Amino acid sequence: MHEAEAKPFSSRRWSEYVAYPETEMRARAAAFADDLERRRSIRHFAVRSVPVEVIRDCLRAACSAPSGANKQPWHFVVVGDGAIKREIRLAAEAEEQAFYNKRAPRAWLDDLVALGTDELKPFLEDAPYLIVIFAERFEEDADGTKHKNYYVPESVGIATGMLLSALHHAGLATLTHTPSPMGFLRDILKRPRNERAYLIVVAGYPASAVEVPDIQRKELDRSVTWLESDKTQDG
Ligand code: IYR
Repeated sequence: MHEAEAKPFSSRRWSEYVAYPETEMRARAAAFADDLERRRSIRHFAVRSVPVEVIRDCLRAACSAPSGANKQPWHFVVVGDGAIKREIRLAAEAEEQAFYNKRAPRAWLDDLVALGTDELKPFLEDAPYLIVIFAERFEEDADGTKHKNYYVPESVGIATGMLLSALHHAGLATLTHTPSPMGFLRDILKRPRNERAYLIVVAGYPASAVEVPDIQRKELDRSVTWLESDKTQDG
């Protein structure tokens, strides 16, 4: 086993930065927030295809996420194949059956009442795409040496958030789905042992007249604390 050479520091000009005049910045920030606030998790998808190029572009957006030491410790498996979707649905429903009927503590089931979820997951077959996200806990090189990744859940979570934003921005509906445990996904999708299933993003069109739980987001100031200086920067 030999130590890998450290990659030397090298930099270049950040020429992709785009500056906006303040009025435009305000308008963009408000419009983006308004748009993201329209996103909802939905659980009934139309059986209708989506151009795969759209999914690809959304994955480009996701893969631009920052990550610990730039290790990009994520892998996305795009499942559009009906037979594999069915296999995932059956395995997920078996886990959910156990979750709802014996594993879940009472308090957890009580918290799920407002969402109206149950062990049946037809959306795993109806939606055109399941994007199964894996977290790469470590990298293994040709001689079997393991190199750990850093801040893996944080990095994969950021990429997942960017994926959801990109899919929504493109006009698709999404659902984050986390059957628990999710070990079956690595087996069905034949992923290597250094990867752990993180989350399924279900993407497609909503079923017609789809309904969503009537639940509210917290008031912004319950989620945010402001510690501002009393002087603004430009007086
Ligand atoms: N995985 C189960 C249960 C579930 C858990 C949470 I936390 C949710 O926000 C929603 C569902 C299911 O998918 O039904």
